Amino acid sequence: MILKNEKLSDDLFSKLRQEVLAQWPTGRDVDFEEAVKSQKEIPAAKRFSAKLDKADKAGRTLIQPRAGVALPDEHIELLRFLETEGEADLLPTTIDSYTRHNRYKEAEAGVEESRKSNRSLLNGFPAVNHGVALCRKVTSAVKSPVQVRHGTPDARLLAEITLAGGFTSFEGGGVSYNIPYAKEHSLEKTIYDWQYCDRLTGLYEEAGVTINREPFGPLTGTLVPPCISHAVAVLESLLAAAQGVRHLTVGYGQCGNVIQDVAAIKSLRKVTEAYLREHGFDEVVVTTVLHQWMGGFPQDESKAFGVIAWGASAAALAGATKVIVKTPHEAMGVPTKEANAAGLKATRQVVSMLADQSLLNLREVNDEAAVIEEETRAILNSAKELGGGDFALGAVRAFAAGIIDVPFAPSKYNAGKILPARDMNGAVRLLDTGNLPFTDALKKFHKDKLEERGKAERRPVSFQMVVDDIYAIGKGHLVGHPQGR
Ligand code: 8ZB
Repeated sequence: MILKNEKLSDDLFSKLRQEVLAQWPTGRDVDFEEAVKSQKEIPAAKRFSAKLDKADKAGRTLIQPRAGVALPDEHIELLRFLETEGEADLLPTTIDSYTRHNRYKEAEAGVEESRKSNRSLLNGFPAVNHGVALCRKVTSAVKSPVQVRHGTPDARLLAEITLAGGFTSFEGGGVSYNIPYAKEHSLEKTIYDWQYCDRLTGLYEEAGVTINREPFGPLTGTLVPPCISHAVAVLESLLAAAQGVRHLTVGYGQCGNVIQDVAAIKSLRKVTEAYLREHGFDEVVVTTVLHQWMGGFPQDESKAFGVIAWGASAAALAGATKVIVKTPHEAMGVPTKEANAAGLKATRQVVSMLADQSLLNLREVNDEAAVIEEETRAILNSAKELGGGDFALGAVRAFAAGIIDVPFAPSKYNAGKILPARDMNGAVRLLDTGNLPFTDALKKFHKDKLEERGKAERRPVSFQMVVDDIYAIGKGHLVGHPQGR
């Protein structure tokens, strides 16, 4: 395999497709021509891309939960509850962990046990095991567009079955579903496998069916500086566009300082569009998503609502096209449908109240956005150079060199050299920039911000700050000041 950021040839794709569809018996039910016909019967109101475009034009922020259970009828009941009781605009289908690891036999056993015991024994919906017809039963049983959300390094069969099954959006990417999720998967292989998913999406596009694609923005969800998640989002956008993807939603996990969060969403859209245009992809549509706080949550449900509401505020004030919503059960695990709807309703209230307010043109936001943009461009340009002008190869080499470095990632293909911590205002900065290709001025910017905190806390800038920051939200603070606040 020679990795290149070039459209997979028809021959190669058909050869790979035969292997992919043979991975599990339900692959046999995928008939592309018939799937296109079926996708074309889905009305615009139920297409992910169309609903995002409409919201984007109107300057509204849509709300979307995470949800998935083992059995189709129960899953339908759950999704219906979330769109009626929870007022969700967009629906998910969260895939179970066995499927994410291509362990379809174990998923099958989970389905059988769930049937016997009358409750979901899987932490999501095993779409591959259920197959095309049951996926269609799910996607046609609800009024809203439905997206596949997962965390799968090799999602090729999952993409084949769910896109044939009427889902109109597919989350993930070769970097964002590898580095934060896996230890041993080579980046070269996962990028290659995701080129397949994007090529498949591109084939639907060529046949007149728009499928939204969403790189997973938050990565490890723990003190990820915006420039890192932006660099990954732009890389995956460029890789997707090269395979024919035309509708993208780039994401970012809330950090907690509202200036940084608004600046992050603003710069994310700007940098993604700029790189797509600079590389000849004029027609690719870009929307944004903010993920409510992805780190540790308070156990107390009322306190959790506070965290949820702050995420809803950041999304609305930043004009994100959609927000992914947490639940008051976050600290406990998979939420009940009632808790899920409660998180949605709290979010709905805040997002609608703030619909007429924006912080996008604040001077501080513009200053912060300029820093994020400069950092992101530095990383992307180094990656491109390392790849000899090729972003696929560049991505692999940039990770190997620590030019892109995701904090707290389990993957052995990630350098793990950078160390993030919060500054005095709670913005995420770097106390060690590792091998990031930053100018001296950028390095000094980070250093100064953290020294200011060290002075105020009367302690040296050190790893202890990182530890204190990781546990802060659970204890009711954003910044892990030693004396609390
Ligand atoms: C990376 C995403 C993690 C988030 C939630 C977790 C966490 C996972 C399900 C789910 C509702 C599910 N999550 N699986 N939420 N239903 N089956 O994804 O709680 O917030």
